[in-house]
Amino acid sequence: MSLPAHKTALIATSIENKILKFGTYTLKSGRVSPYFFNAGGFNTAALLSTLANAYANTIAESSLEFDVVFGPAYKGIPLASTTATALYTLDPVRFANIGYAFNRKEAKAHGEGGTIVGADLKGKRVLVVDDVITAGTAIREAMGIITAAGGELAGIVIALDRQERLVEDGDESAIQAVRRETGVTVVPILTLADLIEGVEGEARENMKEYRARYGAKA
Ligand code: OMP
Repeated sequence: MSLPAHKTALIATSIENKILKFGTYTLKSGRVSPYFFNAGGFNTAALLSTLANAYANTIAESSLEFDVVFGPAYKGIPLASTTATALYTLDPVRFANIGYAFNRKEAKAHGEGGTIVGADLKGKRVLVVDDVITAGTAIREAMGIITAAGGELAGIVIALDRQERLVEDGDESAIQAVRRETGVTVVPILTLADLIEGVEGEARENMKEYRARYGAKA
């Protein structure tokens, strides 16, 4: 089984630009990983455009139906805005009226007030775009923000699903738990399995070892 060309290209671009790095990294969860994916590294016009197109193509090919693209602060803000733009470029008819929004980390008491900037989420089907899901802490926070604003979670698209076991003695990943608990569709652009298939040499062996230690059951 070989990876589709767009995945191979995205992995190559990520390695070339040190967005996907190999070494020793302590994650938010405390686990020590032989790889790290830093979506903030898509930091030039060309790289950001590549990433936005990857989100837009993944969304367009999915069966996700939504009214607003939402990016959780801070890293999700450029993701939501550039993905909305890329969706429009991809299909101006289908995506013309899609809104985009993000949250403030601190509520603003003056001016327009509130914590949501951009499209109103009330009564809307909201698609979250985020970077990486490991233990699911960040995504659960985003889900709470959407619910509090009166929105309905329509789906989640992320750049990378690390496919890690949520707890030491369990089989389930964070994404599997979110799917089970909420029924929501979660679509990753890349998974750990894709990285293992698309990377060669020692880095690949280290990721396989890490998966054997922390990987969720498929
Ligand atoms: P959870 O909140 O545990 O799901 O971790 C997701 C967050 O971890 C991301 O939003 C990042 O801030 C960070 N992260 C990465 O960006 N890349 C990785 O490869 C791994 C992590 C991580 O710390 O788990």
